[in-house]
Amino acid sequence: MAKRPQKKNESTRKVTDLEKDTSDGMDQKLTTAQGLPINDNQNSLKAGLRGPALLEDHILRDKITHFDHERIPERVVHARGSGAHGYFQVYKPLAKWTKAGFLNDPARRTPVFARISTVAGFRGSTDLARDVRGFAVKFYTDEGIYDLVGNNVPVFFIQDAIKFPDLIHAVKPEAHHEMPQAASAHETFWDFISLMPESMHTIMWLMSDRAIPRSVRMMEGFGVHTFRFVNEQGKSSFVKFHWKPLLGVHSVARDEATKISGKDPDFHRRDLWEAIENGDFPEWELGVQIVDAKDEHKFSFDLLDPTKLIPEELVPVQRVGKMTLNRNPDNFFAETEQVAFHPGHLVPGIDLTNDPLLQGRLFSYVDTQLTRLGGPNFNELPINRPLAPVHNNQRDGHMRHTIAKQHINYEPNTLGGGCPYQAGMKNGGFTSFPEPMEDMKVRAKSEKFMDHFSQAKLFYNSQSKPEQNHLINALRFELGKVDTPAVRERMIGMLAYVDAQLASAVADAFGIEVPEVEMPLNQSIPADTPPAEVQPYDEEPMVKRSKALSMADTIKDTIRTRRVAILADESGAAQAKALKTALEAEGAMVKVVAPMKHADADLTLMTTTSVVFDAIAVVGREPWVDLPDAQDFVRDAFRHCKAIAMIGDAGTLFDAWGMKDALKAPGVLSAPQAKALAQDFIRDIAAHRHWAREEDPVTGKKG
Ligand code: HDD
Repeated sequence: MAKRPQKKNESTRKVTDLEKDTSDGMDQKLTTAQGLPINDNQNSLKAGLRGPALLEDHILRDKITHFDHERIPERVVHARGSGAHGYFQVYKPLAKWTKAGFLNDPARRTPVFARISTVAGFRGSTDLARDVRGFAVKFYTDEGIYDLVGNNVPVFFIQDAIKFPDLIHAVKPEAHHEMPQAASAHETFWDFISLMPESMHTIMWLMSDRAIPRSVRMMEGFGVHTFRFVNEQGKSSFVKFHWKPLLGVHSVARDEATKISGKDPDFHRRDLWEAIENGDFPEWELGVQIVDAKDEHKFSFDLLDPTKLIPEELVPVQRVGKMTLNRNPDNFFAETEQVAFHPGHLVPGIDLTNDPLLQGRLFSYVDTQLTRLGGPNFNELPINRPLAPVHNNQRDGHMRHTIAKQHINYEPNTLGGGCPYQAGMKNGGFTSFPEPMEDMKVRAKSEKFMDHFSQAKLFYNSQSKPEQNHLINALRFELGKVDTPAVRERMIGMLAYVDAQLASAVADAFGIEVPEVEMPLNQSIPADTPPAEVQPYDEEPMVKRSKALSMADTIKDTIRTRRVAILADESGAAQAKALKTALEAEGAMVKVVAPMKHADADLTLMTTTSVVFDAIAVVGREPWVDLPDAQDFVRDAFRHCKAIAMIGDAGTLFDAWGMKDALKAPGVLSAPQAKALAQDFIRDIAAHRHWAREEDPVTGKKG
């Protein structure tokens, strides 16, 4: 009897009846979908040895028909994503603000499934595209499913859902030739953006290094909209949700991102998968910013405007719980592809606001699942089913799984004993917050939505110098891909409202002057309106810079899961081993890279590249000095500001390769023995990148 080997990380979770995979038994005879054992899986049924295939071949047709229908439509946005299972645990009850059960019981581990995605690219596109990242978390709570469907950027491009199809059409590959893939660096995107001043804040984030994360494990997440908490007494407060990664927030360099896209387009997916397989479970703390209902109008901006964040200096982020992702999916399609999120999946204690972007989303998500997953029963797919029991009178439809065992399918009834009955508030029934409402029907926004630049400015001002340089270079790159000068000029005009120096630094790259600022066509703000300032909140001082918006001071105290390459041939094996031992003791993932494979080498120069590592070490000079691949390896690591350790006489390679004075650059070490520099190297790797190297007039060009 043929036995299937157990997979390394095979799931041990309880499988419900509906979810049972009948192919999962250990006696694995090959069968058709109907369970008919197959005798021959190599030959179709033919009329004679050299004859035509017979239509009668039900086994062939069973197999090919299923294969022909293996694909479902990819998501219209966020098509490319990676998912993982885990759990969430609150630190202490949040009863003061919310009655949500999973936010009130510190003993409870609520199962979650998180899917992290890019927005613009197709399903097979690169992970390292410059893009916003989706950060969607499904909580399987005792009170039903709660979905927090956010992004790694706290604000959005547009204020009203009616603009979403325009935004997405503009950023996706252009309609006539379907190019470029997974890139905002093209004309239609910037044409649209140059006419949408409300996008400028999110554009600052998109052009910053936040849009090229080092790892999805090192990314923040945000609920973006202002939501409501509602407590047991029916009192409501406003809440903004944050996910704070315990590994800190880190990004790669722009040139590095484009190279990773070629060398390993699955870089983020692989990184997440491997970390979980290795037991390095990614963790995020859930943060909340709470605004008392009475303070709703105290801000200079409207809490309902999704292009605004609440500076942490005005309302601190309180860390209230932790999410741990600890299990990879068993099957990508069944779980990561079929998972269906929806901002309207709520539990009692969490409610919506009138944010016009959120309101439109409430329609879009179920609507899109109907096409993507083929009908209204997607809630019954194993990954989407709540753990809480489901009792209702929904029946039938495409691909219904549930076999409803009783014929009473209406409410009220007596024949079914009145079941299922309305829970009522006392029994955990969901009640929408009774927000008073009486107004005119209008197509308009509140006046506070019209300040489009203050927070774009706040973000730009809060960046460190290297971050600002990166942002300028990203804009130079993106606008350099625009063919129509008028689009570029309009964009530079828009940048002038954010920061004059930023605008002129970008304009310089095109040899043009910052144009006279003309206000775009579809906005009602007069052209001479100066950018508004962030106003005091509750008499607090104005926020001009916000520390939380920069990655410069993020957590930099660990080299856990950092990837380090040690270039060593057989003659350097002992030094490589000593360094590897020291780094692995701190949790780094170390690979020895050699010119040719030998017993102690994990990889060769042919099979890897320095862009997929966080730091490199080189042992000795001779094996490398005449190898162009070795030179590229070191040059890239240097250019991308990574920690570099030169061991033995490896330091002399810099001179040989024309990298004069590189040894003096920050983050570069040299010593005769690995032991002598191991501790300093660990410190330099933990610092993530040594951006100051970009500014060094001796060793490298800026940016
Ligand atoms: Fe959306 C998917 C996040 C605005 C319409 N969105 C989707 C996903 C995330 C977000 C993380 C992927 C979920 C997954 O992994 O399956 N979307 C956001 C955020 C927004 C936002 C944070 C603004 C704050 N989205 C938005 C608007 C609309 C949509 C305004 C439409 C009016 N989003 C969709 C969608 C998608 C989607 C078309 C595609 C696939 C899906 O829903 O399931 O319905």
